Amino acid sequence: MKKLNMTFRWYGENDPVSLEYISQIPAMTGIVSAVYDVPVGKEWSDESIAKIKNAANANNLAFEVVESVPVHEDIKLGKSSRDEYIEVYRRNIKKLANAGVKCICYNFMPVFDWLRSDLAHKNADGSTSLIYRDAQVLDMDPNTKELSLPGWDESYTKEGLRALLDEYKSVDEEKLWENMKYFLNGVIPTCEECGVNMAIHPDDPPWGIFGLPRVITNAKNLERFVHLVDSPCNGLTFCTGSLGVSKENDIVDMVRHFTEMGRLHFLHVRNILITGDRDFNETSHKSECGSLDIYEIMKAAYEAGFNGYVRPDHGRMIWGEQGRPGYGLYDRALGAAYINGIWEAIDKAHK
Ligand SMILES: [Mn+2]
Repeated sequence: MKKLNMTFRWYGENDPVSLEYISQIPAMTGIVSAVYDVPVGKEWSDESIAKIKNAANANNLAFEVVESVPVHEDIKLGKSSRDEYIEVYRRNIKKLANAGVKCICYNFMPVFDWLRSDLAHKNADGSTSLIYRDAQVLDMDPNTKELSLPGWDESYTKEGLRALLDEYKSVDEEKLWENMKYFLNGVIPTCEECGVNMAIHPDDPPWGIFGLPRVITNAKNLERFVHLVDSPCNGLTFCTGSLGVSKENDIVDMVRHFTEMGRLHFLHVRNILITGDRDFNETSHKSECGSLDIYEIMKAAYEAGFNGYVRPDHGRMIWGEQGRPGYGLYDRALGAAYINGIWEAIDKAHK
């Protein structure tokens, strides 16, 4: 059978989901993790990296994908201090490569790297989901309101956030593209030397919010992105749930295209149900539960020769599980089994 590199995100020792449990999910090959003990823009220690790797390996899991090595806001803002932060980023790439990491997921979203209106929306069956209602999110605009964004209200102080939002007033989409290219020119040569793929995560949701620019949003912009620095190391984390909430995105077609191009390094598989214009619910992975056809997505990847990493993205909270919203064990494990089942069926149909 054509191998599928199925991975699972793990938030380190404080994650309520243990590595032992992850290793018990059928055909799980590795974890996706990161060093969480240093602030953004600081160098990761070899010890912290080795600790993740050793813990994973002790449970028969590989550690070849990092999500994320965050990009400092000064890089996204294009401030003069960015060179220093890019140098630190290069050092982190080298250290991770030395530890066997092959793929680094990151994003280039200003300030907030995802937004939802509710992290525990109660579904009819008693499970809970992350959901997004555009009007409600816009109503929480931190430019004018007290900061009360679910998941973010403890990450920033009110004053710190206002100051950061003010700095972004001079960064429009074109400026963000420029700053992104500058960053890529700084790190991609290092990736080429070390054999590491950079894989940018799309903006979630894929449209500008609170006046902040967002550009990793659709097929045209992904095309522009991969050509900013034309190297196989400059690739994508293709997140079906992030890009899929926008009806303009033909997800199946995009997966096929970027896989054929050799730039789809990491696939996040997640389903969403579009409930209105710019409104959506996260759902179970199964195609019939949402707006995306997961079978067609996996088939496009298979037929285009996908050989990157895949992971089930967010799940619902089911069976009474408590934990990090979107990152419980049960529904993501069901997602992994479902994706593996689809892959096996496609593979056998091609024999
Ligand atoms: Mn994702």
